[in-house]
Amino acid sequence: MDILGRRKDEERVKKEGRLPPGQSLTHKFPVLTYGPTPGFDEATWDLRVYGEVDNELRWNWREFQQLPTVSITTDIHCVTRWSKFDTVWEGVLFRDIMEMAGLKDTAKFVIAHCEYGYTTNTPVEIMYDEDVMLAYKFDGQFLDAEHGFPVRTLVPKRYFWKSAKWVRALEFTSVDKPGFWEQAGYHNEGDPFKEERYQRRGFF
Ligand SMILES: Nc1nc2c(c(=O)[nH]1)N[C@H]1C(S)=C(S)[C@@H](COP(=O)(O)O)O[C@H]1N2
Ligand SMILES: [Mo]
Repeated sequence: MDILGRRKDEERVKKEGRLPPGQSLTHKFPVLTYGPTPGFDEATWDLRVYGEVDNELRWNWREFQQLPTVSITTDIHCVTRWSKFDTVWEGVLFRDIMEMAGLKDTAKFVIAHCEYGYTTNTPVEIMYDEDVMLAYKFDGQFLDAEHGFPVRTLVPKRYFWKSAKWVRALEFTSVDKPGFWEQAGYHNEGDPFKEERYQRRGFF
């Protein structure tokens, strides 16, 4: 798309109140990964749910794909200042996962554990939103390897580092555990509309 078309689109999403402060629109889908892209071995892959739950859960890839899915269209916002609008995802509603697991009253946070040890934390409270899911399709196709195949979390109301690629386990905890980027100085909440980018304001 040319620069004028891009500017027009940016004006439109701004008018609609969908462009967070300090962000600009992209039509590309940049890849942001710390480290290499992990491989996928169907024979050993699983996804586990544990911690402050009544029922610990575990699916292999075939079983996971049998869970009911939803499709949602939403905007995503990366802390590196790009936003992408009207992205289409399909996957399992996060709320359904929490219902299957049966959260204890003590479950206040969820920590996504990914391949190679990447983690990110979110309060359980926001994970009930209708747009939070374990996504495995983008634009009708399975995720590209570099975008998180087979499964990533999608938490559109937070900066995109909280949408964990190559997720292998969801741990429900009573105390918060700042994840990989949160420990490295990113904001613990990461709401793009409040511009919660970094913990140490003024440092960057
Ligand atoms: N496992 C894992 N998940 C991750 C990351 C990562 O390095 N490892 N990067 C995060 C960051 S900083 C961003 S902006 C998004 C980027 O997703 P994309 O590469 O699909 O655009 O993934 C997030 N999830
Ligand atoms: Mo990011």
